[in-house]
Amino acid sequence: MLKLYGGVRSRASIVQWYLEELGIAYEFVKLDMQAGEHRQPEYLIINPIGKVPAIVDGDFQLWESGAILLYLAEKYGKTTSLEEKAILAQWVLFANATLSPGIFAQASRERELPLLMTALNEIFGRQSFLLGNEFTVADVAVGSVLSYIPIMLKLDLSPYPAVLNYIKQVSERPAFQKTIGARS
Ligand SMILES: N[C@@H](CCC(=O)N[C@@H](CS)C(=O)NCC(=O)O)C(=O)O
Repeated sequence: MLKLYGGVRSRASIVQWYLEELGIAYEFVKLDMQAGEHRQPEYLIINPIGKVPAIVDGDFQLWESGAILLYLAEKYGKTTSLEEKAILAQWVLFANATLSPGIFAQASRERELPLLMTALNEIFGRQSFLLGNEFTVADVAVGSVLSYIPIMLKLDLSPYPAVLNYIKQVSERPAFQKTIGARS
């Protein structure tokens, strides 16, 4: 069975959300990060960087949440074209490399937040999900970052009603409720 390594309230919840969306059987290996279990040799064999999440799927080991999401989408998601895979990668990388630092790094938030939210608000004003009408792994990556805003930062997103509506829609999904939603 696929093993997901994470800690309480860690980015492993993002991967867990997607595993629940896909309906894949998995074991959640909860590391005691306060006690430094993610720095112990047993775990460093799986992720030498000592961060969570990581997965072990048979003989295969992988870390970095974005890489794990894309692997799971490729292996267990719907078959898509090269172009659609590239678009999924675009959004997953955007979530982790642009959106997340733009929102959570205080130094850049003032400048980045309006730019990012205005663009996303425009997109969600005309479609339900990032790729159109269908929920995909892109929504797990971007939706998880956006859903952490009310949970962790309590920023005022009222100027971006379509973003607020999107956060509400993804947060109501049963798989979200079982995972990220269970922490708030
Ligand atoms: N870009 C990485 C970030 C991983 C990361 O920073 N994980 C945190 C938990 S959310 C961690 O393992 N922190 C432990 C530490 O830095 O000692 C990903 O998305 O997987």
